[in-house]
Amino acid sequence: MNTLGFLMNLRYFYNLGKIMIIRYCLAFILMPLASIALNSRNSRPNVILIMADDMGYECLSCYGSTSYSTPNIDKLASKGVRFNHCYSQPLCTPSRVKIMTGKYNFRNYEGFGYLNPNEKTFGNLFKERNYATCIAGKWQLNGISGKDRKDGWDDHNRLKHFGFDEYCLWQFTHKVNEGDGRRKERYKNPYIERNGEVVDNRSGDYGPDLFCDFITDFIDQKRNEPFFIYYPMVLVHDPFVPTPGNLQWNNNHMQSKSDPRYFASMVSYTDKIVGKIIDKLRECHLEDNTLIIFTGDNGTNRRVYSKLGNQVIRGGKGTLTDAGTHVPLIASWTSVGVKAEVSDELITFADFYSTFSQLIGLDETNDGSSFLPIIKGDKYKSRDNIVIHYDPMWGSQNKNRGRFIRNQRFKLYQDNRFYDLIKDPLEENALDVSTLEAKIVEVYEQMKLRQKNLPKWN
Ligand SMILES: [Ca+2]
Repeated sequence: MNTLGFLMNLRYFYNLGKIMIIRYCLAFILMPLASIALNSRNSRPNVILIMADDMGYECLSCYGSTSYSTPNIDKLASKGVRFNHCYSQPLCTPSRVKIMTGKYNFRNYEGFGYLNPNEKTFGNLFKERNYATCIAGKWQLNGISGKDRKDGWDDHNRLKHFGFDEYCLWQFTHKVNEGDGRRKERYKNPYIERNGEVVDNRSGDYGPDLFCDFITDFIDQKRNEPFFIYYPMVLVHDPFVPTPGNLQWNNNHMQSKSDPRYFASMVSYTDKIVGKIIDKLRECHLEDNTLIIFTGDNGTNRRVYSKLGNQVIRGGKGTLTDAGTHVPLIASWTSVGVKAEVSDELITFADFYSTFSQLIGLDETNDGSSFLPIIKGDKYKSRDNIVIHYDPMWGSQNKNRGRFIRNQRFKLYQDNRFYDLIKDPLEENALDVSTLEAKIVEVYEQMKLRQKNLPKWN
């Protein structure tokens, strides 16, 4: 090597050294910044709450259903927690008012199809933390359902008021049958209101696809800021009609009837949509830092019979039995939460509000308590029992009104009927407390005490 070559090599190594030093310096500066950004994302994760309409826990294969196949929801469960004991209200509005406000129905339920605008919802919580928010699916809370519409039923700002920046909804300010000769359906050729306008759907559009497109577009647009999406699905409520892809999809006769033979394909479509939403999150690199929750608003329709293993379960919507109130609950937050867990803790619809509040650093509980520690694998204080108070104030449904206290196995009604739900899931033979062993009598006494401490109700 001559002198010139030696000097060039020296210069090469000098430059290389400079580059390395700059790289190390940059790494030292950027790594903490990246970690701050990650921590800040973790402190405000995205949240998607998907709630099927009229779906008991027996409809999902991860709960042991042998009538239906739900691979995407099962996969979600394998990445998070599947709760064995989540109890909703038996009917739509009582559940929706409760899940959104975190309060027992005896505090703020005023009637079917209505949420009083004076209430604060989980949408409002997320807005307090500057989340981008939206709601898609079924609303039915503006007070249009009864004979006498509630004041403000046509208020198009109601969603904003409840904390949702954008909406895409069925049954917002119009109901299915308004006597004008045009049915406003939720499935084929639906009538949907989106951000102040009626969606101009083409013949053959399917409501659940439109809601799904709205949500995936929202995820696309908001991928760089924390968001909350509330998706109270229209599936799998009746009418039971063919879904796209079904041989009878274009059969207008079947589209205008309601036949439970189509229920299985409606469950499949629900699962397919959940899969599409998760695919979109993955495409946007958001799956890890999004808490995804799937549940159902009440038990399955009474016309539907499903198999759980070899056991046949008839839907019990509208009733206080297990089949009316036992719903699926799956929660997955892959960057933080535990994986493939099954929890036997008791959860009610009052708990979602507290869970979200704790997740985003607020501290509001109302009547619930947060199940976030279970999702994260942290210490959780188990409950002895839960309360369900149900007074639908809705025609023939009123015959099933009632209040009970329950744990995973036993259930005590206000009128003192006490059941063992493992031996007697249909609640046909009330137990005679005087014949029970001491530890069960203790459970009974505990429930009696809880009952006694609730507000009086007749
Ligand atoms: Ca429902």
